[in-house]
Amino acid sequence: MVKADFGTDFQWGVSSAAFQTEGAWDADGKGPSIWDTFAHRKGKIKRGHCPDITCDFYRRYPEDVAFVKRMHIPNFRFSLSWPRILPNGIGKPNDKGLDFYDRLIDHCLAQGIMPWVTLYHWDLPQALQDRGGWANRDVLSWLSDYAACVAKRYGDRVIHWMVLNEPTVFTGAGYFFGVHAPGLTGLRNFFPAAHHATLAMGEVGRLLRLEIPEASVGSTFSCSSIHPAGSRRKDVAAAKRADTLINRMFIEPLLGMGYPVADLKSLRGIEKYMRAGDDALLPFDFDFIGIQNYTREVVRHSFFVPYLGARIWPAKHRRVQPVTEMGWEVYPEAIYEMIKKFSAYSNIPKIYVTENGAAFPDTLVNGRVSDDQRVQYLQSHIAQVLRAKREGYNVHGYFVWTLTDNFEWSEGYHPRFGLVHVDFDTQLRTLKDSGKWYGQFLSSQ
Ligand code: GCO
Repeated sequence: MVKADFGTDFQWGVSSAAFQTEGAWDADGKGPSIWDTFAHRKGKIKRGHCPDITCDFYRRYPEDVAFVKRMHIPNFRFSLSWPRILPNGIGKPNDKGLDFYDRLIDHCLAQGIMPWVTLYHWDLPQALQDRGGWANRDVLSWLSDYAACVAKRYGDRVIHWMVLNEPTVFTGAGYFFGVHAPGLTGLRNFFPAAHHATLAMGEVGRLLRLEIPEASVGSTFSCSSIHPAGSRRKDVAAAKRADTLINRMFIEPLLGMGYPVADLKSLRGIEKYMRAGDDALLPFDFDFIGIQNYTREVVRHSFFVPYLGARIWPAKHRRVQPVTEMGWEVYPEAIYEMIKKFSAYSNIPKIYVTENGAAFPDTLVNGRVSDDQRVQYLQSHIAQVLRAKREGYNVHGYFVWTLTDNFEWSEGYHPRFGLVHVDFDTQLRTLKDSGKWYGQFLSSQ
């Protein structure tokens, strides 16, 4: 497998996110985000890890962009921190925050690297959470004002925009399970948050297209290939329900198909939060969809899980090998299956894999990180992307998650996903063997 097998139009990249990398949590007028608040609460982050500094990307971005260049990666996806730009979420922008992204974007462009910008990668301004956050429908106008502000400022230089990162995860983990910020639980938080997130993608998509006519507008979706634990009818039905929740709930309304309530009855609860006219507001003709896949899930029927009647059978109980530091099975075919699944929707112009990668127990020995497992993971997943492409499926790009080791949300710093190793005590960076491999692959003919 060489890069040329993918053709010259295929987009190669690496992805990151503001909160996981920037640090500088209260520098230069930045306001707190829900993740600052959540992470500062006792017991919310494993091992008590603190995200105030993370990899200090706010100050060290030239060094990190230099790694992107050294690996010959033409596209760098990162997110903007909403509370760095609008400390209170709305109102007067913070010039120093705006300046930071000017510098970052200009620096990327000067190095020949295309910036791909995510508007929202989970760090809602705390001031807006104090007014209900995603569960308050006003979030549509808050997000629109923020989007208009950054579109005006950066739209002359940034072509690729993604509205939200993984609505399933930030509404599910943040507003239903309470294991991510803002730590809320239950359907009465989840359903309004989910509906507003879905509406927001269309609303803000339309706005970006108006503000920046030449923009390519997308949004990114987490997905997992869902397999029933066996051939029992109950398990097969449970897998279908889980697939509806995990893979279909957020994308189908955007494609004009409505929420998939027929295949998951409990989703009907979301209708309570819909207003007259919402059916027409939900669809949006994105230029592209980002899919983000790491593994598959094996699912069993369960009486004990309310609303879903299904539960995930974890890789460790199935005794499969290898698994990553996140406990996720290494299952490369999943990415092929997901590209195939999303290609089956007739009205998605382009699919990019905007995240794929793995955490392994990397160690720095004599200045080297020999992360063979990650090299194999990337090679086997990229090979499955090629398989999908060769079979004619609609995949046009692939981005590794992630550039540097960083703050993995409630898991803290322990899972290392980077192509670049970070010593969090000294901020020393070391290109891992996987980064060297990716660089060689991207420079091959
Ligand atoms: C995502 C998450 C990333 C995670 C990554 C690994 O978009 O999926 O935002 O931030 O770090 O998925 O779990």
